[in-house]
Amino acid sequence: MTNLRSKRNIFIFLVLLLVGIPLTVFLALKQQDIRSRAGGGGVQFEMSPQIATKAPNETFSIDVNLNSGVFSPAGLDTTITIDKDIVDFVSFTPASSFDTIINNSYSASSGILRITAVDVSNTPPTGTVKVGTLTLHAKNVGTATVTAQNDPQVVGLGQSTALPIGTNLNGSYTIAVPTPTPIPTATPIPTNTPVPTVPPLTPTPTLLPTDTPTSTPIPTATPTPTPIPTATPIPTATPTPTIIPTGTPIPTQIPTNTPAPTNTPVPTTIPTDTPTPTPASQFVGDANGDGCTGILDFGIWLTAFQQAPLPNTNPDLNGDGSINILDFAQWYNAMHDPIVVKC
Ligand SMILES: [Ca+2]
Ligand SMILES: [Ca+2]
Repeated sequence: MTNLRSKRNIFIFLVLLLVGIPLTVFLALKQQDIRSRAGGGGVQFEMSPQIATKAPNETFSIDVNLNSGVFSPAGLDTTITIDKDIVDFVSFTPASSFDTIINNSYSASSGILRITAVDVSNTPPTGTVKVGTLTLHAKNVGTATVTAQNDPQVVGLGQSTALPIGTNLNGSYTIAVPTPTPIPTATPIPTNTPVPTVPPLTPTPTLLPTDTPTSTPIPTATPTPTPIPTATPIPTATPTPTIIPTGTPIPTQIPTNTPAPTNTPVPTTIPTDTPTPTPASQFVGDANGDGCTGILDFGIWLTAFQQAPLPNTNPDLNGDGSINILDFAQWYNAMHDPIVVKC
């Protein structure tokens, strides 16, 4: 009895172990996945694929994505460092996520790619946004890293400052000479085994057929007469009782309500309108000072960002003393703020 109980306990323990271990591993991986997706609470750049092995002289492409998490990115200004000793830069093709590409330049001497892109449309992208496709050429054997720098500026809808940057998911690409597949040696063809000669067969004597006896005829059965069924009696119909209608009830008269006397309206004095102050937007988008925010203001910011400020304009929309993508964020969000006058 004790032995039986002990066996049963071992069986229960093993079942719990078999179910428990995969469940624990699954939950741990799920937690890790959630943390990975969150990207440390901010936006993050990610190379896809992150790891690959390529042969020398091979040209290959990787996607540069921006995982924007809960934010809606409206623009970015970032640099990506490419391991120029191992791979050569071929091209960077921007995706259509951002409609205005301001910078797409690569420096062969430093191995730095700069991408500046903004979206002027009314529908900013969300979630994981493809920034573009980076094409590289494997030059030397080794491991090439493709690293998004930690100083990118990403601006988003409703955000007057740069979005927080999480942990970037950089790329690592191994360039290696592929090991040749060994050619299998030919299998020797076996020589034919000599077929033994068969001794001549002794003829089997044929059996003579014996006479088949003729069958005895079976006597035919005499048919028995079928009995004629007697008629089934038809039941007589049961009479249905007639229902006598009850008298229609006479409706009782509902007394009419006596109308209550209406109150004589007391004339109210109309208060004079207190002017409500117009709330000011937290965003500034008017770069040319004409009292409204429009595409001309974007052009003024863009000119100042790429070249030099135009006279009698204020492209430093956030007033921090420099012209960068944060000023674009001011203009972009002013365009999306209903209280800002548009032109
Ligand atoms: Ca303006
Ligand atoms: Ca500024």
